[in-house]
Amino acid sequence: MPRVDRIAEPWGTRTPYGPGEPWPVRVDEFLEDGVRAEDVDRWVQSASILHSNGDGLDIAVKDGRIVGVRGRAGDRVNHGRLGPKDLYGWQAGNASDRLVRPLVRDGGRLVETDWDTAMDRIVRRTRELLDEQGPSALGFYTTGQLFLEEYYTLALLAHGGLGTNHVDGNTRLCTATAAAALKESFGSDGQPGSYTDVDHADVIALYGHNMAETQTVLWTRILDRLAGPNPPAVICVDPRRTPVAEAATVHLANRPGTNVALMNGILHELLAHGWIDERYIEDHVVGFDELRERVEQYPPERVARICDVPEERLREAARLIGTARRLFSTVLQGFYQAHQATAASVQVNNVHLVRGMLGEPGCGVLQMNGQPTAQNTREWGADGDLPGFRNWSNDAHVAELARIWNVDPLDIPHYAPPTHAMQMLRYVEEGSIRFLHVTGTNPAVSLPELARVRSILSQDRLFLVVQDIFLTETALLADVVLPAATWGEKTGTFTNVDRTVHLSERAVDPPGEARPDLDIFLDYARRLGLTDKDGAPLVKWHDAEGAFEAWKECSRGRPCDYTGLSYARLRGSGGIQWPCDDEHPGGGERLYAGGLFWSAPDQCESYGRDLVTGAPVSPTEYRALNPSGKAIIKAAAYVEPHEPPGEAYPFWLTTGRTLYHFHTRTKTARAPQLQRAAPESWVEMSEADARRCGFAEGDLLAVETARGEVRARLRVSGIRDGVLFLPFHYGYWDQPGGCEPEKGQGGAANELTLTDWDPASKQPIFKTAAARVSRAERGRGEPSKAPTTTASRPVTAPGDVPATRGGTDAEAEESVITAGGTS
Ligand SMILES: Nc1nc2c(c(=O)[nH]1)N[C@H]1C(S)=C(S)[C@@H](COP(=O)(O)OP(=O)(O)OC[C@H]3O[C@@H](n4cnc5c(=O)[nH]c(N)nc54)[C@H](O)[C@@H]3O)O[C@H]1N2
Ligand SMILES: Nc1nc2c(c(=O)[nH]1)N[C@H]1C(S)=C(S)[C@@H](COP(=O)(O)OP(=O)(O)OC[C@H]3O[C@@H](n4cnc5c(=O)[nH]c(N)nc54)[C@H](O)[C@@H]3O)O[C@H]1N2
Ligand SMILES: [Mo]
Repeated sequence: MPRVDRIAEPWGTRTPYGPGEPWPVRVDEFLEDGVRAEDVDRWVQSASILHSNGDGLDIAVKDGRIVGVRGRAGDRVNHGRLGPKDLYGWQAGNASDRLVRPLVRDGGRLVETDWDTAMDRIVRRTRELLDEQGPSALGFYTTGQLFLEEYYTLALLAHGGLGTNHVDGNTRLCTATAAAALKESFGSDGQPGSYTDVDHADVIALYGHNMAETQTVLWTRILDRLAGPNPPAVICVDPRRTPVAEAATVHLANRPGTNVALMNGILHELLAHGWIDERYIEDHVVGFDELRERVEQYPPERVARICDVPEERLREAARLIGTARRLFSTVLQGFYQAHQATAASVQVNNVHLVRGMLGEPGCGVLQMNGQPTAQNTREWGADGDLPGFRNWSNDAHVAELARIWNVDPLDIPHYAPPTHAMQMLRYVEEGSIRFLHVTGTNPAVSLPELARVRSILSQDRLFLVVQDIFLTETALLADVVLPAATWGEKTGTFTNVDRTVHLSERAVDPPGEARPDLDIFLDYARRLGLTDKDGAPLVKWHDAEGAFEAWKECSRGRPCDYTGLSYARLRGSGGIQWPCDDEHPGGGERLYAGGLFWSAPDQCESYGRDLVTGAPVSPTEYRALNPSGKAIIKAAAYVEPHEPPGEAYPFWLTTGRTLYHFHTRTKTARAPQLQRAAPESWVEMSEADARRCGFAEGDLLAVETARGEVRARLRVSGIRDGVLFLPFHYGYWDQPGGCEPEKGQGGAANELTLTDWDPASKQPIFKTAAARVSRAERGRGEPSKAPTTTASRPVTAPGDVPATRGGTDAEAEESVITAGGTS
C-alpha cells in the first residue's frame, strides 16, 4: 500500500472519475508510530469532528488507547478518504495536559477539587440568581462541537427548565448566516443539496469558501472530477489566491465586503441574457419583480468598479453560471462573516431559484456549515430558534414543544428570539447576565475585539463556568472549570452539512475524572431538581441513546425528521441523511424537489427579517407575502462595509483559516505533524504592496487597527492588493502570557477585529476591518513559517522558501479500491 506524506500532499492521490459515475473508494489510514493494523485490538465506528464534512472513520484502539484512524470505505461522505486534521488531530485526546479534575477559584487561584464541590458551587449560584433576579441572570454559551444528545438535553434544561432565553452557540460566529439565508429563502433551515451533487455538476461555484483547506475531503472529490473526463468548470470568489482559486476556471478576487454587489452583477447578467427558468419562477417563487428592479442597477461595469474585478471576468463567471446545466454552489465565511452576510448569501439561493436548479442531481446549494455538529446546534434551537426548527413567534409551535416537554408554554421563553451571543456578551458587560456557562468554545480567542472580551469575562460579578477538555485562555478566567470527555470517549450522533447523520461510539475511557458533557448536563438538571408540570423529573433520559430517542419525537413532522433513525440503524451504516421518516426510510438525498418548500406560514421556522435593519417580519406580513409556501426571493442593495480603509488605516484586514489548524488550536497544536506544518502566526500581503512598503518575506510586521496591535512575520502571498490576511488560530495558552498578549509580542487576530455584526443573522464581522502595517523588526533572512501548500503559498521562486513537509512520522497509507482490486 502506498505511503503518502499527507502534510505535504493534503488531498492525497487522485482517483479521477467522470460525470454521473460513482466516486472511487480510497481508504486512508494513519496509525501511531510502531503500531501496525494487525496490532489493533478494536476498530470503533465514528466520524470526523474537526470540520463539518462528516468524514466517516473508524477509531483504532490498542490497550485501551486511541492509536489511529481509518476512513470508512462505505461511508456516503468520504468513500474512505480522510484529510490531514482527520488523520493526525485525534492525538490531542491523548495529550498529557488534558483537564482531569474539576477546578474552582479559591483566593483568586484555580485549584483542583472533586465533582461534588464544583457542581455544588454551580448549583448554589444558579439558585441564588434565580431567587434574586430570575432566569434572565443565566446565560449558556455553547458550541458546534458537542453531540446532538448533549445539545437536546441542554435545550430542555435551559429553555424548558430554567426558562432563560439566553442560549446561543459559537455557531453564531460560524453558521448563523447559513441558517438565516436558508430561512429567508426557503422558510426553514436545512441544506437543499447533497455532496453527490459534485458527481453530477458541470459548474461548481464556491463563494468565500476555501474548501480546499477547510473541507479537504469534499475538495478531493472536486479534484477527482477535475482530473476525470468532462470536468466541471469551477468559479471561485475570494480575495486570496487559495488552492480553490488556483484550480478555478474563473477566479474573482473581489475587494472584501463587496459580495452583494458581485452577486447582483451576476444576477443582472442572468436576467439580461434570459438565463432564467420563467416557468419555475412563476410556479414556485415570490419576490422576483423586486429582484429584477434591484439588479438592473448593477450592470457589470458598475460592479467591476465596486468589487475591483475585471469586467470581462465577471461576465465570464455569469455566463458559466447562466449556461450551466447542473449548477452546484457552496457559500462560507467569506460571505458569512461580513456586514451584509445574509443579504449576500441569499443572492446565491436566488441564483438557484431563478435558474430553477434545486432538488435535482448536480443542482444543489450548500450554505455551508463549519463546525462538525453545527447543524445540530441549529436543530436543537441555538441560533435564534426553538428545537426542531420551531418558530419562536408561532404560538402553535411553542405549544407543541411544551406538550413534548410536558411544561407550560409560558415556561418556554418566546417573547423574543433567543438572545444572540454578541448580545449575551453585552448583557454580561452591563451586569444583567451574571452566570455564564461556556461549553466547548474558547471565546477569549475566537470572539471579536479580545481586549473587550477579556475585560467582560474577568469581571468579579460574573460567575463563569467553563466546560472544556483543556485549560484554555477562557478557562483561565473561570470560577469553575469542568473537565469534559470528548470524541472517542463518549457516544452520540451528529449531522454534517449535507444532513448526513453519523453515530460516534465510545472507544476508550476518558482520562482521570473527565465526564461526557451529557453526564454533566444530566447531573446539573438533577441537582437543580428540575421538574415538568406534573412534578416528574424534567429530563427523562439517563444516557445518549435515551436522549436520541427523545429527540426523535421532538423532530417528528419537522423538516429535520429523525424518526426513522436509530442507533441500531446507524451502527454499521455509511451515514444516513435526514429527513428520515416513513416517507424517506433511507434518508432524503435532496430537499425541495418539485419546488416544494417548508415555507407555508404555519410550517416555516421563521417569518424572515428585513435584511437591512434585521427587524423580524410579522406573521401577518409574512402571510400576505407568501400565503402558499413558495420560495422567497429577497433582493438587496450593496452597502459599503462599516469600517472601510482610509488615510490612517489604508489596508483591508481579513482573517481566516489554514489547512493544518482547527480554530484556537487546542487540538491541532497538540498533534505534532499539524503544529510543525504551521507553528506560528503570519501576515499575508501581496507582492506589489510589500514592494511599495519596502517589506520583505520574513520581516516582523506590526498590524494595527483601532482596537489593537498584533505582530507576525510577513508572507508575501497571492492575496489581492490592498488586503492583509491573518490566521485566527494563534492565542496564548502555549505562550508565556497564558491568557493575554505580552507587550510587543505576537497576538491573536481577534485583538484587531471589531464588535459589529450582520443585522439579519447577527453573525460577527471577521472578514473586514481597516488596518495599517509597519515593520517592527527586519527579517533575519529567513522566510515566515507559513505553509507553502495552501493559500499562504509564497510568490517567490520555488526553493526560496522550504516546502511544507510532514516527514516520515506523517506518512499515511492509502489504498485505492478499483474494480480490479486494491492498489
Ligand atoms: N483547516 C481547517 N478547516 C476548518 C476549520 C479550521 O479551523 N481549520 N474550521 C471549520 C469551521 S468552524 C468553519 S466555519 C469553516 C470555514 O471555512 P472557510 O469559510 O472556507 O474558511 P475561512 O478561511 O474562514 O474563509 C474562507 C475564505 O473567505 C475569504 N474572504 C475573506 N473576505 C472575503 C470577502 O469579503 N469576500 C469573499 N468572497 N471572500 C472573502 C478568505 O480569503 C478565505 O479564503 O472551516 C471548517 N474547517
Ligand atoms: N478572526 C476570526 N475569528 C473567528 C473566525 C474567523 O474566521 N476569524 N471564525 C469563527 C468561527 S467560524 C468559529 S466556528 C469560531 C471557533 O471558535 P471556538 O469555538 O472558540 O474554537 P475552538 O478552538 O474549536 O474551541 C472549542 C473548545 O472546545 C473544547 N472542546 C473540544 N472538544 C470538546 C468536548 O467534547 N467537550 C467540551 N466541553 N469541550 C470540548 C476545545 O478544547 C476548545 O477549547 O471562531 C470564530 N472566530
Ligand atoms: Mo466555524
